[in-house]
Amino acid sequence: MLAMDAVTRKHHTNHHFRELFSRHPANPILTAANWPYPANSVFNAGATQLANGETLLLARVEDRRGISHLTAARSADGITDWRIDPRPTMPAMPESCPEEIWGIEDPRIVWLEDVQRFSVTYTAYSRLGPLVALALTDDFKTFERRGPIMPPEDKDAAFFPRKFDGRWALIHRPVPNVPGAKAHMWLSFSPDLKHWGDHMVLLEARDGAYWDAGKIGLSPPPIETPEGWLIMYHGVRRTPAGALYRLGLALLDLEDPRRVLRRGEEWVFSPQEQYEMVGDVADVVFPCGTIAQGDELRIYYGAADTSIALATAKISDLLAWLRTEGGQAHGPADLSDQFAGAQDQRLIRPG
Ligand code: BMA
Repeated sequence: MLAMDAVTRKHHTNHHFRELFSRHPANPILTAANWPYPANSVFNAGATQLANGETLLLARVEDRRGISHLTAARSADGITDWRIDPRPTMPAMPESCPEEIWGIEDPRIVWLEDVQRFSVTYTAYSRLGPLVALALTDDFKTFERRGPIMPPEDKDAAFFPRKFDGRWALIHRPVPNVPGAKAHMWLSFSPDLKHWGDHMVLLEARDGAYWDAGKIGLSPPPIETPEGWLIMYHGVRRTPAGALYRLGLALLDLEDPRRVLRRGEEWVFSPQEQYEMVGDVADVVFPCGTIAQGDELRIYYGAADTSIALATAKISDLLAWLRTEGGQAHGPADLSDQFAGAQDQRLIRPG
């Protein structure tokens, strides 16, 4: 039998790259074995810091039917001594919300300043495919469900924490129902969290052999930094052995998030460890939440659709990397430049 180490990629990793992310030695930090009730897998958790300083994770928990719900776990240091709700915190409610018939998945949490509540944008798995749904909460005990905000197929959605010119902005990832069409990240605006418009492609999936060709999506919600909104996104590389989920970085203008200031060409985080390479879905790192403490960013990610793991990175290192490796993705001075090479954008943009 092969030793466990034989299945980690790190043993044949080229060491000339500067690694920006450090995995926590206790990884995976939460698994189904830690759960207070029967669960197949726990992964893809949203994250936020509560007013009392505690870290709250809202984990996706999949049962043995294959249906997911969300359950809160709280910890003082965000690493150990998790207090996990003894039953599903936010079960799917298909009786009152038919779009949740096949469960709810992959929450992203953002504190909305003007509303003074947390938004939870999540995937509701409807009969017509995954869609983006919204719930608001004060305490992660009770949730006000606002229902679908984007029709299927659409997922990987999160708000920015504040409005731009009086409107909320949402990043999301619709999948066009056209054979061969790519799945890009989109940006949409709303005055009231209910009515949406001015939809535009924000970041395009690349082409060909690229790590982020064909399909990309927002990972954690946008992170505000002095240089812009730091965006971590996942790219899906399809291979004969399956799909590889890896992470890349981009930077958006602070005052106008339609402007992409930088985008890295290379991925920065990828499945390397056994718990990321082996599980219900092999070769997946899938963060849905971060917590910033000063310059240190704690990144909570789903590993192989099976467990929750933690990595840390310095925000200043990620920004420095984008400065040197991030090119000038789209000229910030002239938004129309952004669409110069964007074939798909031309098709949906008037004028
Ligand atoms: C994506 C999402 C994630 C999942 C990933 C890998 O499409 O459904 O929930 O982690 O696939 O299976």
